Amino acid sequence: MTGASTYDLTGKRVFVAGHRGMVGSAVVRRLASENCTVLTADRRELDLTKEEPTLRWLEANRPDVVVHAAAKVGGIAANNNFPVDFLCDNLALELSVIRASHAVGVRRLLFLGSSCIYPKHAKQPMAESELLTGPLEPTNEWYAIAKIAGLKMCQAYRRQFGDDFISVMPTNLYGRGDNYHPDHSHVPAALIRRFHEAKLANAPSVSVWGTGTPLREFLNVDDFADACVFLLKHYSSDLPINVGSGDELSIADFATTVADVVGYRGKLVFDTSKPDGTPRKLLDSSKIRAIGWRPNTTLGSGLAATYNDFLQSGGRRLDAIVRS
Ligand code: GFB
Repeated sequence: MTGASTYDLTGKRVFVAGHRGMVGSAVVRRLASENCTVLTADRRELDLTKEEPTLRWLEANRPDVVVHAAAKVGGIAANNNFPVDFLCDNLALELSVIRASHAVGVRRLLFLGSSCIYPKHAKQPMAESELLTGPLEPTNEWYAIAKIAGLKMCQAYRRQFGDDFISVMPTNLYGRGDNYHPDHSHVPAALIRRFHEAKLANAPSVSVWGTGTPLREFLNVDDFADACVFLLKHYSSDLPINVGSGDELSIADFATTVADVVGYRGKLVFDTSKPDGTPRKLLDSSKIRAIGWRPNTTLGSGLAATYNDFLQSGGRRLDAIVRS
């Protein structure tokens, strides 16, 4: 199944693991327009890093489909500073959710990876075949190793048991429900918050980490959720599949775009004591384009909607380091 045939979600029970995170909540919103039953588990009710309770929960709730969006996530500094959390929490979540899904006979599982699974100096744009062809970017190798392990688990369950488990690699995401922690967030949320606060304080300049030269591709999370539902319906393979927007720009240009959206008119000062990370991270998304999916949010309109969400959230997610 890669395009022509279809997995029908009608009447299916779909468990979204990590439904409070940016990606999980976007998948829940997107699934609302499918004729399926969406299942979620509150963190207080179920710790997904624990295999026994996860297995019991899945046995009791019997999903047909699992979207594994539960992960410890964060930006370049969080990845750098919390290697144990990023490696071990993510491995624990994968072992627990994927193994339990197999044990209860889940029909389809979609595992979420990340573009950081590809080598630091991978050929650009990065095709799925670049996986394991070179050393990883050191700032996020802990997270990358955990995500590669999750992808390999899906391949292994497919090979050994014929389970229909797939892996999807998103590019850098932004959008509704992001984490706005000043140090631990990804660059879109970090800059939205910093420019907003600088605007209110009439600050003459704002600090942007690194040299401003790294290139990043940004995809709106609601477009990504749409891709996940599309892939649940149309993609079945042991090979991972990339999901990008093609919207690539330097961090300096991205920062200027965010400043415009927020309405901050001061100066940008690059703090080169902070890491740049991977020099370029552009996904080759030709595989998903070939089976008929494309994004439909422009970076400008997506950032404007995200800033609006930030203003409306009233600081709800401002200070937590988030596990979705
Ligand atoms: O979003 P970010 O943390 O993710 O950083 P990565 C992207 C780029 O933005 C880096 C720069 O070059 C940062 O130095 N940047 C500028 C900033 N100002 C800021 C700021 O205030 N905060 C942040 N966070 N960055 C992550 C991985 O790498 O990508 C994760 O660490 C994950 O594991 C994610 O894979 C998608 O693209 O560098």
